[in-house]
Amino acid sequence: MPNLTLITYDWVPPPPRGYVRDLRVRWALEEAGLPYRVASTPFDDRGPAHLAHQPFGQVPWLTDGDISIFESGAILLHLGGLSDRLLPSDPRGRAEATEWVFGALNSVEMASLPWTMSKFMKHPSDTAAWKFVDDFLKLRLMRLEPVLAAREWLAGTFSVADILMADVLRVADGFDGLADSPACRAYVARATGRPAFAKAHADQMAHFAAADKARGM
Ligand SMILES: N[C@@H](CCC(=O)N[C@@H](CS)C(=O)NCC(=O)O)C(=O)O
Repeated sequence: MPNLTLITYDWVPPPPRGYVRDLRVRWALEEAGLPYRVASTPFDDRGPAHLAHQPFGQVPWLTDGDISIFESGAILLHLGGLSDRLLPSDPRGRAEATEWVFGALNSVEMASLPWTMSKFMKHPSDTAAWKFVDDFLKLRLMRLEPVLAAREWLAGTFSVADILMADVLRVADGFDGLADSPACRAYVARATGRPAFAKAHADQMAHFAAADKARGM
């Protein structure tokens, strides 16, 4: 029987709420119906106890008994090993889902993160640097669009690959980055329309709202 604890920050400022990557883990846990608890680590003090679990001082990490795992992709693959609602159990399906886990993180998020950070920071859009970042994301979306137009979920059935890909894409969607990618946009709507996403999102918002209260804000 797994003994799962998800660790996230005790508080974050409002802008990233609803997007902190513990949401990916909450979403997977809710999809699988696995029991878990949520614990907090101080946002304002990323000391040795934090770095021992997450060497970059980030969240999330997950403990399963005496196993501690960081990186949302690694965490979701671990959870996939606990539930075939998250990762197909046949070798072909598992390989397909795994390649899309890395595709979401290493091919799409690699392009979408600098793009969304530039949007968030309101960097000027008339520079060569911006054009590079914008073209990089557009190229990835151009390749992803026919894939998502042709299938409901990346690996046949819904899997952790969809949690990661949809979470990566919805951040860009928040800045209208999917305006020319209707299949990507429809996929994000399809994925985030699942009850497990709604529960994960509401729970994260409630976690940080309770933190405001505890801080007297
Ligand atoms: N590649 C890591 C990224 C984790 C990450 O960026 N976490 C953010 C919250 S969503 C964070 O802790 N940011 C604070 C920081 O980087 O100092 C993963 O997927 O787990």
